[in-house]
Amino acid sequence: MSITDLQKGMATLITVFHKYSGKEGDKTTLSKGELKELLSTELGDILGKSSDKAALDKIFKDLDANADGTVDFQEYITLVAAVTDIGGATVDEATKRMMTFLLDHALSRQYNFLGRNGKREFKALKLYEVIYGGLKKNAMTSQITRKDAEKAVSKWLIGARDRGGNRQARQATPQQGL
Ligand SMILES: [Ca+2]
Repeated sequence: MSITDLQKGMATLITVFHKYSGKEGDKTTLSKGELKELLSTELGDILGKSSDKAALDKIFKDLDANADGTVDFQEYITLVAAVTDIGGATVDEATKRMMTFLLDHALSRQYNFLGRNGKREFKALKLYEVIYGGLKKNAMTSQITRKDAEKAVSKWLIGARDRGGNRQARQATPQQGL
């Protein structure tokens, strides 16, 4: 696999972490407020609706592995590593596994790849770089180009409207009529 792609992905994640960790208190860790801002600004409310207090509390608790009330860089990277280490034997399968892990049903329907037809743009999210990095890291799919990744992610997002709400349980307040 290309070391450059992995380095680029890591550099992006490090930059994002420090951009928010430096806002208040300890500059090397994320407070709950900083995490909320990072999620909603950089990841487009991915990992659950970060405006929802219960959802945010759960994400924060999951990330704060040593339960000291802050999320340090190691804890933050563990999440990214878990997502990009999720496996899958084909590009479509690997994409599906990562996307299903990251986005609930209602959220995935709000996006398409280029943000056309009044939807939000997935390509612009830092999360897309995480998905692409995961595909390059996976030995079964490491040969793919950026174009292949775009195709697989687009396809998954288009299919979102036909899938049932298999992630409904994660939502604190189900959204109707989407
Ligand atoms: Ca911690």
